[in-house]
Amino acid sequence: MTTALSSNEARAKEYVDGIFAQLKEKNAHQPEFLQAAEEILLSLAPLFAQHPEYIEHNILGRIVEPDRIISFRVAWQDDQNQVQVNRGYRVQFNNVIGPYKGGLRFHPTVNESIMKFLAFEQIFKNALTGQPIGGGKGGSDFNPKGKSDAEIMRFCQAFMSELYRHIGPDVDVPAGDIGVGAREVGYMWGQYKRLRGAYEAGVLTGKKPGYGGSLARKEATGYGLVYFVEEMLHEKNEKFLDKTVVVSGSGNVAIYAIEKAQHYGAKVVACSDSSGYIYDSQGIDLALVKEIKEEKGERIKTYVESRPHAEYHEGCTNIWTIPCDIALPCATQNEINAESATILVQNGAKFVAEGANMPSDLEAINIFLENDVYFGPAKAANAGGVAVSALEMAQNSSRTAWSFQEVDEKLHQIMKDIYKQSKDAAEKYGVAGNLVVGSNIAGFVKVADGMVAEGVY
Ligand code: NDP
Ligand code: 2IT
Repeated sequence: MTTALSSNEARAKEYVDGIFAQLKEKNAHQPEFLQAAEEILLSLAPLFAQHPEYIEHNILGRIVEPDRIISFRVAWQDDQNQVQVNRGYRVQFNNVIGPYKGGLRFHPTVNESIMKFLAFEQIFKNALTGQPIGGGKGGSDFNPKGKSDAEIMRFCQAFMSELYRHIGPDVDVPAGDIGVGAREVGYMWGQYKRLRGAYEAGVLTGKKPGYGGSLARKEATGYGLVYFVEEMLHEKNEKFLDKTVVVSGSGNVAIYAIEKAQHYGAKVVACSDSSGYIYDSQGIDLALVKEIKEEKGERIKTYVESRPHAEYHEGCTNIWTIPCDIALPCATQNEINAESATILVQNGAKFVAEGANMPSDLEAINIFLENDVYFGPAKAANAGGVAVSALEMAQNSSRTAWSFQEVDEKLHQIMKDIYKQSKDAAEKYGVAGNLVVGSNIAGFVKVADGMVAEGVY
């Protein structure tokens, strides 16, 4: 028995190592994609040891290759009538469980590696939600900072002039991500509708409520993150009440994570943007942060003008030197490295959960796991946003609109289910408490079973 299991384990390891070696060779110039793939692939060896049928079907060899990658020119005119050119992307990675689904990111750092890492993660995240959505992601290297509203509109229209032919409510359903919120989704939706000549509301999610958007979509990722952490705390007989929390970022995810954590009685003492961070020992004034970020579109450093006792520090990495019980990275990928993780551990942090996608690098994750920090990985912890996007699609299909409370209750239940699936899978495969392995396996199994059923293609 022991020998048979060991030979299965050896075969599983050899299979995973072989696929990862090929992936590295083919994608040597895509570090973010390789990083996301490595985390997932290494988690799967215990699954393949118990289920060699996934090896027979070469599921891993197939799933790491996107269905297709679309890359296109986006030409638009700025306010000085100069013609500007950006690159647009849509990575349609896997549609076994439902139409491709995932956000659009507008940020100057966007490239094919970042698009692929996000789309790959999205496959398993979306599977975890239990909703019928496949995995995709898109965006552009367009920089929205400093652009006028008219420039944003013209860019969004130009972007959709090509993207529209690749998407549809039953094909591929984009939404927001960094640099893309309800305003941008509105401009893209208008252009899609004009080009198609039909009111296909379910083609984009994150629309404003009133013309097809779901109530609670804006809040969903941040609230969902806090609901997930609530389950993690519960596991350790803890509560949010009076815990000190550090949240990075001050965008959509960060703001609503702060709101819900404060609602549960936590003291959130810091948040940031890409220029620096603020520390408010009395607790963040969220109304002020919303005014600065959502209404005025200003930098977070202006916070200290209204709250002079608070501190502003240039640069974002040192936010992780602030002592806290719970750390919620909600800005961007690789914002926590080994050094920051070590400091968090030394300062006594006991819970880390990822609102952003891949904010902790692989070394940082290992430091958390080895030091008894309970760690909630992105694809489980931040799945609330896309889950409510799927609820928006359901409302659009049935031409109805649910109340805020209805959507919020469904979101809460979905986050509890994701936590349970991740925890149970970790236990089943011999790594109790490791939600990285648990969420990767739980998400992968759903997609893999669908791929087996659909046959080879
Ligand atoms: P926003 O554009 O609303 O906010 C992004 C925030 O992160 C801003 O405060 C921004 O600062 C900061 N930020 C962006 N890039 C960097 C950087 N390179 N270094 C430091 N800070 C940076 O985006 P979201 O809040 O929507 O997204 C945040 C994260 O959450 C991303 O990783 C995204 O993929 C993930 N996510 C988003 C979901 C959603 O529903 N929106 C769902 C699940 C995950 P600045 O203003 O200076 O650029
Ligand atoms: O990373 C993510 O899950 C998102 N940006 C949300 C995607 C969506 O389709 O709502």
